[in-house]
Amino acid sequence: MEILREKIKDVQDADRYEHTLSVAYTAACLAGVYNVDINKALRAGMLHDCAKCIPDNILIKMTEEYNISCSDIEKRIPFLLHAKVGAELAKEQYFETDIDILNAIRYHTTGRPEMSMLEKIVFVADYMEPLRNKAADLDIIRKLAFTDIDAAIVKILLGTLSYLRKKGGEIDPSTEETLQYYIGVSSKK
Ligand code: DGI
Ligand code: FE
Ligand code: FE
Repeated sequence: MEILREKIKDVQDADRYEHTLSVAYTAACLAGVYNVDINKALRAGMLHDCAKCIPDNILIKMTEEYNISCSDIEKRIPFLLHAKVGAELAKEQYFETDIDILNAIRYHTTGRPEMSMLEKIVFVADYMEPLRNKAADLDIIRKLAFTDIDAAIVKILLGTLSYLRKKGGEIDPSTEETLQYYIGVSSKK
């Protein structure tokens, strides 16, 4: 953790680094509730935005370098690529070999159907860590995260999509797909 912290501190600006620490500790708390390895949650949290401070043009170049498939929407909105590129960097530069951690990084922005518990934890921690304060219903989401994580995911995605619709942002089909899947999961409970 010590070494990882120093390395991440070097590649992120001060605010992003504070967010990263906050996601790591929030993920560790959630891991305690959902019986996930706390060290894995810490590592996934520390690494989730390792590619966030890379400029768009470099992110696009890196997808070619790493042979990452890049959808049309990702070409139009390159910041979405920080998740996929981050997973590759985690492997190559931070020597992360745990596939669950790499997937948690890869899917942390849009989510995906059938996420593992660690993937869910990182997705939720990213949105509700204590330094975040702009989204609506954060108080409800913070409670739900510890009591019904699938319901928290639904609320988060509804919030993200309504924010994107308001500001006219293009919606990645994966984000929509994740929402539909978790609405289904929650309605069966
Ligand atoms: O990297 P972070 O800011 O910590 O968090 P993140 O990787 O979850 O990115 C959050 C942003 O991603 C937020 O402004 C909403 C945006 N986002 C999520 N899904 C989509 C999206 N943006 C677009 N345009 N389309 C999506 O489907
Ligand atoms: Fe991110
Ligand atoms: Fe983040």
